[in-house]
Amino acid sequence: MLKLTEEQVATYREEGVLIAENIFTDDDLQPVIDEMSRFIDRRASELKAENKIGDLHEDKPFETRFALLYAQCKEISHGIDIMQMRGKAMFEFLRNDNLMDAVEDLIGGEILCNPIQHIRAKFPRGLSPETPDYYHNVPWHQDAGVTWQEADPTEILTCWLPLVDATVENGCMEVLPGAWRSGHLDHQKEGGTQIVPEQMPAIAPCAAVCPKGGLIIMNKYTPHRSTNNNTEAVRWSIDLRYQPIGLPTGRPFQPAFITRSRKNPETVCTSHEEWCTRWIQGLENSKGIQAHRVVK
Ligand SMILES: O=C(O)CCC(=O)C(=O)O
Ligand SMILES: [Fe+2]
Repeated sequence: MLKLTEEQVATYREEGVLIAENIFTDDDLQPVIDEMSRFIDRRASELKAENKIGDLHEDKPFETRFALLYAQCKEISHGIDIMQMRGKAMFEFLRNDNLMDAVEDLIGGEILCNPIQHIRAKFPRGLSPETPDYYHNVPWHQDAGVTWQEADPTEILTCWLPLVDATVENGCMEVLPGAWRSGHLDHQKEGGTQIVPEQMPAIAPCAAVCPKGGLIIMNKYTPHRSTNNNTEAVRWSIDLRYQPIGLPTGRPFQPAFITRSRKNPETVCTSHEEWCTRWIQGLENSKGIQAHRVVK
């Protein structure tokens, strides 16, 4: 059964970006949110014991608590990314059925999870630096710009999903529909791995508004950026990448995993322990390596 409609598949192929609503249920997302909340709770207690945090804000919800803690101590955000925290619920989510079904509709049933995978807590504007960077407000870029050239022949899908409604107010992404046709654009270091300004396609940006439960799928050549979060809550999101098995990932020094194989289901990585071990090694391998592809 198809997860995406034929029209959605056509939109993806035409525009290089698709916003599909109602892909995930709360049952899909809540385990990840709970795991993240437990991690934050533990880190907050540790930082309180070190007198770095005064108020634990224990009664505050997932949407705002992390910002209230971060305002007191930026260290609270250390180690929250997927490969650092290495949570079991997150690992399970990487092969979530609804997600895999949507991916299969676009690239078929032999699916590899590319190592470029992040959870992002986009903080309220006042807590973020004014200039773009890859932790807060990502500048205009293509995801092909953060892989090595070896991945050029690989169809890598970026799958972006919010854990809270992503709105213009809280800083959803902006995307350039149709611009994937330009292929790879040069990126520069200045401004934090951004598309060389002269090469920016002359296409009007579109706000990628996406309610919780929705999924944004992007072509690796679709230019996109983050915008300011003008609310008091965190704009939580997860961005993952999937590709066909057997092709270069563009990050040979980091681990990739089979998350679905219709032909060889036994090759799917279901061991949380193995995933953790390979990421610990992958983080070690990444030291000193230039992962972004910049021309100047
Ligand atoms: O979440 C954002 O604001 C930007 C994410 C991004 O660049 C990506 O998912 O590739
Ligand atoms: Fe990106």
